[in-house]
Order: sequence, then structure tokens, then C-alpha cells
Amino acid sequence: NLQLTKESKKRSEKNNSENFLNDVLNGLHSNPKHLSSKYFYDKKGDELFQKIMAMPEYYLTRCELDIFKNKTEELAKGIRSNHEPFDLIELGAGDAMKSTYLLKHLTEKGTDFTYMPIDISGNILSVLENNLKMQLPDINITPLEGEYFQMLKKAMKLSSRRKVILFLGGNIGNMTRKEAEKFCASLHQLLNIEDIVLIGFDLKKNPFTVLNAYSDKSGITAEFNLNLLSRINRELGGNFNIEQFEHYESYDPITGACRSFLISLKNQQVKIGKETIDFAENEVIDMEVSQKFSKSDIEYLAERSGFSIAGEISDSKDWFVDSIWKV
Ligand code: AVI
Repeated sequence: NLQLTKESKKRSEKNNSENFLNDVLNGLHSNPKHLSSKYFYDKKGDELFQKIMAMPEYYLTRCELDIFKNKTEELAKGIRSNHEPFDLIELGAGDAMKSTYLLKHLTEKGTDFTYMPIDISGNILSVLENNLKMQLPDINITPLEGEYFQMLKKAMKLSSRRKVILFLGGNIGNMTRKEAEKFCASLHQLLNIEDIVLIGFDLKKNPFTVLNAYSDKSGITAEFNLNLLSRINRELGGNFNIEQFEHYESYDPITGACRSFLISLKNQQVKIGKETIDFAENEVIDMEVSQKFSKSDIEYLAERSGFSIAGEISDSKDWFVDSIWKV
């Protein structure tokens, strides 16, 4: 049995690295060139993201933490239904810093639930599991490593209890508007009538505040982006010269799209395995979108994907909102 598990793990690692290679080559052979920010999170990327969350400019984590620390009862009320047992599934759980407040509250109230954190990074999931077992030794936890929908389907098979989905941190903002709509519609299809989604949105605000959060003076966000090129070097046999690329951030306060790019500083050729990619001087790679929303943008997204809004809980500055959606 152990042998089987090992083999299936090896197979899935091979699949993952093949997908990574295909996505990278497709992206870099496109015009404009693009890479997917879902690949930011290797071990180094996880560390850099932890540093980002601690930066003074990066307000998102603190705002949502404010909600989870100070409005825990409101959150719990929003997701509980007649005190029935449920599965609490967190998409992109990371280190679960914020959700731990909710988990603690639910545990103290004697709520019957299983916590199922889903993350693409097995590394961060084991950190999370160790931390939680120390803080809340009695919690039922089933970590699921992989892509959101694959793991959600797995979670659906594991139990038939009511589901509460947490999708925090403004992760939805890392999808384009179209992708977000598709994602929410697929989520809606998968869920049942009593299920609830709690989803975090970073709100449109002073454009300087947003831009500064993604173009910090210390250069951590730049390093976070450049690390993907290093990861390609390490894992796919690339030879990017990191010094020859520079991070550029833009924010459009009308559409709410905050976007990260890497600029090639000269004409250059980069090898990835046997493939060669040409870069012109000043050519950009589109790296990431971090979409900001107005409250009506959120309503529109909920409606378009078949959900109705049952409540919204904001931080004290009204910069971030956790929206409660009913199927
Ligand atoms: C994970 N995600 C919500 C972050 C964001 O704000 O878009 C990723 C990030 N990129 C740069 N800084 C933080």
C-alpha cells in the first residue's frame, strides 16, 4: 500500500512538472508573453509571500485579520446553519493564520466540523498542520494538496456533510474577471443548496495605497516575481539571467486591475531545456493580476455565477470585505 502511495505521488509530481513546463513554454511563446502567478509558490516563493504579508505596505492581510480577530462571532453566525455538522473547506489555505481565529471560535463553541485546507504547496500544508495541532489539539483536520477543483471534488467524495467554503486573502483577485466568473460558476455547480461560500475581496481604494502594496520600496514583491524565473531555472533547466529583468507594477483605478510585469532589460535569448525564447529589449512578461472590486462588482460576480449575497463583513477601514454567498 505504501509502495502504491509512493508511486502515485511520483506520478503526480511528474504530471505537475510536465504541466509546469507546458504552461511556461506556452506562456513564453505567446504574444504578449505571460506566466501564471500560481507558480510563484515554491519553497522560496512561500517564504517571500510570508515576508510580503508582513510588509507595512501590504494592508490586505492585516485588514482581513482585523475581520477574523474582531468579527469572529459574525463570521461564525454567517456560516453556521442550525448547528448542523459541516466540512469547512479552505481554498488556498496557506498558513491559515486568519482562519485559525474562526477555527478556535468554532471549537470553543463545541461546533462539529472537519477542517479541510486545500493548497497547491505541500510545504505550507505541513507547516499549517503542525501549527494547528499545537494550538487546537482536538481539531479534525484533513489537508488536501493540489489544485482547487481537483481537491474540492475529492473533498466532496470524502464526506456528504454540508460544506462551507472559505476563499480568503483576495485570492479571487489573482484571476481575470472572466476566470473569476468561470471559477465561481463551477463552484456553484459543485455545491448543494445549504452550502455557503465565504469569499474575501480587496476593495477599490486610494490608488496610491493599492499601488504601494505591490511596489514596495524594499523590493520584496520584485523578488517574488523574479523568483519564478529562478524556479524555471532550477526546475526546468532554464538559464534566465535574473539581473536582466526588472519588475514593473501598474494599477488602473477604473477597472481595479493591479498588474505585475517583468521587463526584459535587453535583447536576449533564454534557454529552457531544449527550447530557446527570444526577448526584445523592453519586452514584458505579464506575471500577475491582483483585481480590486467595488461592492457592486462583487454583487455582479455573485449574480452572474448563480449565488446570492447573504451578508458582508468589512474591516474597520472598509478596505477589505468577506462576502457570504448562498447557493
Ligand atoms: C495571494 N494573492 C492574494 C496576493 C495578492 O495580493 O494578489 C499575491 C501577491 N502578489 C504580490 N503581492 C502579493
